[in-house]
Amino acid sequence: MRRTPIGVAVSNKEKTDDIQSIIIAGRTGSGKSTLANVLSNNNKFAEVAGSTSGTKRIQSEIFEWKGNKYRVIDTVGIGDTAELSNDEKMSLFLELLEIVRKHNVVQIIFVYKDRFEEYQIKALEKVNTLFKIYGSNSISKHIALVCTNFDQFENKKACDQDIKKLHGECKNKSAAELIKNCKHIHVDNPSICSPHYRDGAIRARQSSRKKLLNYLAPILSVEGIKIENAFGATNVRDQDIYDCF
Ligand SMILES: Nc1nc2c(ncn2[C@@H]2O[C@H](COP(=O)(O)OP(=O)(O)OP(=O)(O)O)[C@@H](O)[C@H]2O)c(=O)[nH]1
Ligand SMILES: [Mg+2]
Repeated sequence: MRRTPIGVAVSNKEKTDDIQSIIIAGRTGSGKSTLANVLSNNNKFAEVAGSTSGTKRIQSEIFEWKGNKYRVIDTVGIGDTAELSNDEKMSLFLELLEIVRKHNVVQIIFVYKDRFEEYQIKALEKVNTLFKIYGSNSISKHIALVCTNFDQFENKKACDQDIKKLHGECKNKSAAELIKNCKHIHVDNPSICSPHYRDGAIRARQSSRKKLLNYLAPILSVEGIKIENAFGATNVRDQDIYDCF
């Protein structure tokens, strides 16, 4: 019998609060921490230029939008985390599972830059399968794919064309179905570090924030992702978990 990552019965009664929580996941350098700053309208998340992994631990902030409170949870970069050992991947996964168990996680944002690559589609499918094993329904209604660095993010036609392109490129039928059921949003959150571009960057970030929250907030399900079947984890191979990263 396989190891059970969480060998305890789980019920939503253990939730610590009802604040609608949004997890931000994605590849190193895709703009997760920047997006967390933009959503929460602060600069508490470290934005790191370059290809080395910036965020080393999960961090969260609570913010308000139109009178409602939300929690944004920034995570460690995945995808090309060659430096993460399998043990580190497992403990990161367990930490995330614990967050979903404890908080009212209504949305997982998969951040990507430029293109949603084949391996990211596979990771999304893995995550979906894992959640099913852990007792959740298909999580596509809880997933938003957010494309950063898209300077035409205010041009609806350009955004729609990009989404259509991704759907067309996805040859695997079940993956295509999963992706079509996810929300899909383009933003641009340039760095505010350069004094020359600061004003424009601030404006772009404010516009991205408005676009994201005007779209997401009204449709965030009140019902968070449920983890009702922690014992189902006996069916999970450790490799399935490593493959998510
Ligand atoms: N132009 C532009 N730059 C961006 C955008 N989002 C992030 N950046 C820049 O990309 C770099 C990486 O951003 P981070 O937010 O630190 O990326 P991350 O995904 O948190 O990276 P890790 O923590 O390493 O996983 C920084 O230099 C940001 O200023 C964007 O939408 N547009
Ligand atoms: Mg980061």
